[in-house]
Amino acid sequence: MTAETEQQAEPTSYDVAAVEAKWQQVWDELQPFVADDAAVASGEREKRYALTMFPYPSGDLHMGHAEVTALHDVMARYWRFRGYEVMNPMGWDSFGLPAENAAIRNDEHPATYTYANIETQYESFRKFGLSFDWSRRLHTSDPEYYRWTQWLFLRFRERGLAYRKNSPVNWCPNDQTVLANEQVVDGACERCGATVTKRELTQWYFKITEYAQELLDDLDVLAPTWPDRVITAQRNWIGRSEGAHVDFVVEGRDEPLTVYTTRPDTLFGATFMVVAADAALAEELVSEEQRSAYEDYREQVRRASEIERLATDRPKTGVFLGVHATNPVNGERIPVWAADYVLADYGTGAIMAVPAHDQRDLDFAQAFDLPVRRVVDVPGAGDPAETFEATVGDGAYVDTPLLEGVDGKAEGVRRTIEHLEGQGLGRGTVNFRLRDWLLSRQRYWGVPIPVVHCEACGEVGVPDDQLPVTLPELRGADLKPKGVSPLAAATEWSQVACPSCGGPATRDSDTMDTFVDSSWYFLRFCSPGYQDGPFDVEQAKAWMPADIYIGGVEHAVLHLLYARFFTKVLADMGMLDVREPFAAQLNQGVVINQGKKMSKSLGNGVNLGAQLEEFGVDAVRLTLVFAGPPEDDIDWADMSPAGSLRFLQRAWRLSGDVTSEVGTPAEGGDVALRRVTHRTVDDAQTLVEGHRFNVVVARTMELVNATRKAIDSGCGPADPAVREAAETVARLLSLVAPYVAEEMWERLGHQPSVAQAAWPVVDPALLVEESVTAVVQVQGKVRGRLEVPPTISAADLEAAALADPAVVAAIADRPVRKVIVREPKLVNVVV
Ligand code: ANZ
Ligand code: ZN
Repeated sequence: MTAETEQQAEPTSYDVAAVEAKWQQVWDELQPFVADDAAVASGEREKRYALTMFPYPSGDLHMGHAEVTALHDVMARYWRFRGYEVMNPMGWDSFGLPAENAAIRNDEHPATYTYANIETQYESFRKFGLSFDWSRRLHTSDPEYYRWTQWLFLRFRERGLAYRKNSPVNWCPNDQTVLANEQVVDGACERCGATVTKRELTQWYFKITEYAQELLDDLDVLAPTWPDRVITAQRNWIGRSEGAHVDFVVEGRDEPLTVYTTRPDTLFGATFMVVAADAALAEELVSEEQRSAYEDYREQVRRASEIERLATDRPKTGVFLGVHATNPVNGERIPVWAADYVLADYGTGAIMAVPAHDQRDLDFAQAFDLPVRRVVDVPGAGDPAETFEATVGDGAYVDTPLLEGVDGKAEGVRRTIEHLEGQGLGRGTVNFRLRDWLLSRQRYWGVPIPVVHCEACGEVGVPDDQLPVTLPELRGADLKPKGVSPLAAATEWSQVACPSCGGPATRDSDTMDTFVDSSWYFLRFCSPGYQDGPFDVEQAKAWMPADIYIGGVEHAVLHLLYARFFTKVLADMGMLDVREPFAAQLNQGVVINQGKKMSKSLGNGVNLGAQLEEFGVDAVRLTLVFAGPPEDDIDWADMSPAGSLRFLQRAWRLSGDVTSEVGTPAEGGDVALRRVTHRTVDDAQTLVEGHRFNVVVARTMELVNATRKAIDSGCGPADPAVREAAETVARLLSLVAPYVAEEMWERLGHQPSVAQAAWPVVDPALLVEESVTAVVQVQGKVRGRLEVPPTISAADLEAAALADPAVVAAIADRPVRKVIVREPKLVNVVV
């Protein structure tokens, strides 16, 4: 037969669109991905919970979604192959600013806009061939869901973990709402980039600080299976430091002024004190003469952002408060100032300034002509009073009667704390950078806070049987950010009878931060639709923790820290028996184009839909997974989805070439090909578990080549080893290219679906590398035998022979004259 007639008999390529349409329908009928709770509860099968971060419905899916879900699906499908009961759910984080802002821009109601996008994204996910269990689908903006978000808020409130307080908060002037500290990135709003300012407001907080130590400690448990950068980011964010609280007596005041310091050993060098300009403390302390100067200064401070204020290279500003305090260790009278480089909500909001050993204090001292006194003589460094460089290193203490002869900070700190505690002047303490989580937002599209404010009773939680407090539709109302929640103006909704006394009351008009919704969605997946609580405790016990959580590193602090906090509280409530929600974590890289982040302004965006149209789902998925290690960025300009498609066509052709009957046992087939197949399967196991998905693809490509060679110029298409190899290709490919894998599986004579097939059993005998026996002679006598690969080099064989203990003993201390090597079978040593 000529090549041409052969082509007519067997098509050489498959129709990508037709194959996609065909298998979507089959999957709809078969539902191969619905997780069976009963199989896990009964212990029939071990569980695996595969979780990937659920999207905001602010548009259609893009390349980033494609990448993360393609990677994630490898893991989920692999576990299913290995016989685990896999839960692989998906939903939408559908409340919140991103969707609301996009809706307002499009002049649509957030609900209309959000739910339309969810449908679009749902269809795109389905087309993308992902093995999600859609029976567990959820939307955080559904009343069935947020009813339980409110219920959880109320339980937290009962435990003292949700409370309201008045304090300076981060304010985004563009989004017209407060932000959590975690949402302020380099002084800018995480959502819109506007410079964040401070405002004094009454807001709701979650008391995450109560869990600071545990959140820190458990990072050690997670460190082996979480990315290093996430662990480090969380550690820094929690920011534990050890130091002391020191009490200073202020003239004309009963209450001491307490400072937090990590260097109590430098107390003798404290020459002034500084209180945060925007702290209530400054207002209390200021003398009458200095009041108006102070108030002017405070106004100036409020306009600046936190990042500007903390910058070390910024000129120092401040104002004298007109009062003095007494240094508790030497009785010295020192002035008290207010400045913006001291933060109101860190430590005690006040510091003792030691200009010789803290650069910011030194800059301040220089700006206002305050004394600088060195108390640590750091070898090689000059006197900071002259060099204007603060020294922070270890050295001998000077002018510090308490620490004479003591060398080293650690000991100095320890002794000072001991002294302060003995005298009742201070105490050792641990301080965290972590603040309580500000959760209320002055925006419409979120979960209403289930609290009523009553003139007689004060704050009253809405009773459970009145949940959910539904978000009023407010169609036609202006939902643009105005600084007050639009719910406040909805009087019909907000005016209610107090649940406690029946008197007139008003609903809290703020809504919850989106991050509250996403702090527990992975628990809802364990028992979707559950009516008697946020989740069925038994189901959560069976499925948690998630065995892998795949998502973007942008959530390293925010979402992951909050979800960990919720999990710990729920464990303390007896609702969970795990204290960490995510056993392992993987952060995918970013898909970029032409070396740059995709953006509208650069015009370098890659449209996912167009790529799928041109190359098909399988080729795009394969390209994304094959691009490199999952953590690395992918430059789409360097990728070849066309090449991926050519490979898939080549793989598919194998399935048409196999001529043996389905079910033919592979034993007795071509051993060389069988070795390749079994080695590939065996390695794939380790590679997938180690998240080296790109290497699995590379190995599959090698297996396709080996199979092609066996068909064309080896054992031929009828050999059972060829069938075994082609079936293995179908299964491995299904991890990344499910459509063509199904098509291959069917052409090889199997029933759909390949997703429900079993993983190949590796024959250990086929993993052993072939070897030959090499004989080693010394002076013509056989002294050793070595098992070596048939391809061993002369040099390697000689080295192995001379290292053999029996040969070493036979040579003894005689010098080796000559070594004759006839690889791979003989080595002759002449001495
Ligand atoms: C005296 C001193 C002497 C300090 C010295 C440092 C060096 P961490 O490690 O981040 O906890 N500090 C305390 N409260 C502050 C606030 N609200 N705003 C700005 N700075 C504050 O840092 C603790 C140190 O930061 C404290 O130790 C204090 O300065 C300063 F040679 O006290 B130190
Ligand atoms: Zn009341």
